[in-house]
Amino acid sequence: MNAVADHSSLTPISPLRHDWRLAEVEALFELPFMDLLFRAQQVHRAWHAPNRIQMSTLLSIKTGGCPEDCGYCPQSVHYDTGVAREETLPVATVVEAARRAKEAGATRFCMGAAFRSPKKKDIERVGEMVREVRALGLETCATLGMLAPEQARELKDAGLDYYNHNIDSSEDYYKRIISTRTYQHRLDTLEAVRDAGLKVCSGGIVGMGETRTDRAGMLVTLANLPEHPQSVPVNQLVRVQGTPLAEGEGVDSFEFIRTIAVARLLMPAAQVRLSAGREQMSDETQALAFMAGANSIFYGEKLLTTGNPDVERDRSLLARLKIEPETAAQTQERQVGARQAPAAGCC
Ligand code: SAM
Ligand code: DTB
Ligand code: SF4
Repeated sequence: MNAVADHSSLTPISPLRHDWRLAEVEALFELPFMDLLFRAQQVHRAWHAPNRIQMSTLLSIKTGGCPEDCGYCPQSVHYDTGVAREETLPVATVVEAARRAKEAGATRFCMGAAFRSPKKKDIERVGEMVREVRALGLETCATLGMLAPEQARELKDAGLDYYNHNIDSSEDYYKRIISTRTYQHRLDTLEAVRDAGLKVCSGGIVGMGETRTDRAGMLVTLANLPEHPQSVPVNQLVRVQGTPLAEGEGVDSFEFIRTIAVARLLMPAAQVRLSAGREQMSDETQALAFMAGANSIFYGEKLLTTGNPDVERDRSLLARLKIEPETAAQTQERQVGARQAPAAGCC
């Protein structure tokens, strides 16, 4: 029996499974490209509005000087990348950036910090930011490194909606990219975030020299968590001079799209975010990513320290594809009905 026949039982309205086996997921990656995209589209249309994407804007609220040695990251003190260490931004500066992001059309504001883990004063400061950004009518997300359960609860109490913490790769490959903390540390933080009642944003990076088995392993880990992350960022590695991953082969764009499609099949209800790397992608590759089930992007000229497509390019791309940005009201509607069942009337 070949891989296609093996998976012919995968129905469009797939249930939320948490028992994926690596071999099964590798077989999905092996499907003919068009078959894989067809299945991903079916699942996507069953669970989501097909021509709508959610837009988040990122801001680095504390840049550079990070003690961790993540091999991809321009903000690590271990590498000479030209990114200087800065202090945490004042609350007013962050709120002003959030206001501009809302005006430009974003519905979620993500605050990123180059911390291994935040200190007490950092949690307090981010709590203030969250309260004020929320008051503007934006969803909030923070990514501050490892959290203790108590810290996750404090952020929840401040009104934080999402916490981003990526597993980045498979457990095996992770050890080759980061030595200053373990995969288990990442999983422990995800547990603390989940237990605090925050929404989980967790994904990883494609193109670090990992194998297809590693990409499948990463998605299996995410899908087999006690709850699927509500948001799954799939980043294409942005190569930054000075980091250990500055040079390398990268990944074929069809393989990148396959990773998005498999993420969509494994985690049907999640928002799959086409994250870092869009500036280097053609419009056609991005359109394929949306077809494969990506329904969220980072919107605005900058990610944390590297570039993102400018707003005009994104507006033009979405207009040409007739894809609408999700409004705040649509976000709320989606969240009310979201996790119980696929959208009625689709497919
Ligand atoms: N320090 C926190 C942490 O590591 O969790 C939060 C910020 S960190 C920059 C957030 C995520 O950005 C990383 O987990 C990684 O997935 C992604 N990232 C960092 N540098 C990247 C790069 N050069 N290309 C693609 N993604 C990158
Ligand atoms: C995520 O998965 N990607 C974003 C966000 N979560 C925090 C970060 C991408 C960073 C790319 C490199 C940079 O701009 O420094
Ligand atoms: Fe620090 Fe996060 Fe960059 Fe790793 S990814 S070096 S933890 S800022």
